[in-house]
Amino acid sequence: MRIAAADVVVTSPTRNFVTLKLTTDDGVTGLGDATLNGRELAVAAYLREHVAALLIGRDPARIEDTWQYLYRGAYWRRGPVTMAAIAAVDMALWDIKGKVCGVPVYQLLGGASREGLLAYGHASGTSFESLGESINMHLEKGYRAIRVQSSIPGVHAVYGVAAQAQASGERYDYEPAGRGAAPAQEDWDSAAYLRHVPKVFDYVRREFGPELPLLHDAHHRLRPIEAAKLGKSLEPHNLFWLEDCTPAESQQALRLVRQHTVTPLAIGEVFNTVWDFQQLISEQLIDYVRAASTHFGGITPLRKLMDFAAQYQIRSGFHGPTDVSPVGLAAQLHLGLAIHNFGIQEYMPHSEQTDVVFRQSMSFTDGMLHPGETPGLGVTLDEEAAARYPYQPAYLPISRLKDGTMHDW
Ligand code: EZ4
Ligand code: CO
Repeated sequence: MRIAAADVVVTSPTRNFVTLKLTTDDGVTGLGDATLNGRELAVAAYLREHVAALLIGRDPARIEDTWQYLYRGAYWRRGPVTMAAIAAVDMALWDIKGKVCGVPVYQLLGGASREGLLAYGHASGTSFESLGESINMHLEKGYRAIRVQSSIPGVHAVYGVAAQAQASGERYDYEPAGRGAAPAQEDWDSAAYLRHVPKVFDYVRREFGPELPLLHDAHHRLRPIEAAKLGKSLEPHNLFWLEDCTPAESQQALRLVRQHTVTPLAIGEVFNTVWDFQQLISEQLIDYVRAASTHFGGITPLRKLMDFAAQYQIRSGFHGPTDVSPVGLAAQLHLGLAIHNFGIQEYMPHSEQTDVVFRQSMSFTDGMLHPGETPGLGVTLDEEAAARYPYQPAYLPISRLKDGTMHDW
């Protein structure tokens, strides 16, 4: 069996997705997610101009060798564009192997280690009251773990807070990337944030009790000493995790945070390779790995990362926003079901339009995700529906301090 065609499909059913479709000479197809939010066409071009032709005629069964061929063969290593492109090829090859063998991909990865994957949903509010409503809505839908984000008095627009009409709707598809020719601007004030967040969790624990697993995302906004302070101030509220408390490109920065707080830490949604995690894992500076299969080179390297993390009792918390397509989500559901050190899976339901373009075998029941039993990844792409939604420029916002200084986003 040989790879006969490699096609890149760009579609925008409420948001942009880049999908690689491989077809074998026997007519078996495999899908891979190559979506890089706000830089989608760079990955589409990488695949179309530099990868597609190299795949034609290759044996689709050789997943590891193809991964190494694209990673080592390019000479230029790492980086989000390269690794998203390689991820798409890797996922599509696992999809093909599953279909050829007649089994869901998780069976190829060692079989199920659990019955389903604990998922967390995104609650947010512009006031305590609306936050409470949003949490209640999620509990009614069955979520058993909740990420809590809140507006900050004095800060005009804040990461992770959905407009109320969306937050209370059946599907809110909160999407920080706004459509348009340039990024929207948000503002930021770390001091105001550090004063307010403990009050938010005071309120949530008072209303919802001590048992509900709660998560929070600081979205790379804090300096290490501020992150340490936040972790310490949230200790009475017993968070499941504090996410991206400080940018971690400088991995040793986490030593300072870790010395001051026992609030569990999750990091890495913007990371691409094991090298970004090497110190974080080997020094046990984090508790959860946030990598996404789509931005980490696919299932093959993410599985190796999780085996490395397992030696340090570090668990998975794979990134699952709506900019990870249903194909990328499926890839990490299969992996999460199979690995021993699964922790939790982020889950934001895709929009109805997205669910028409991508048909999924996965299920969400009583707060638990399952990839389903369809051979391969369990996702099909309706190319006619995809063609009805052409690419539209969209950018993640930028963030500035009151004096105009650019801040981390
Ligand atoms: O900002 O997916 O935890 N989730 C997040 C996301 C990211 C977007 C970036 O594309 O931080 O909302
Ligand atoms: Co995040």
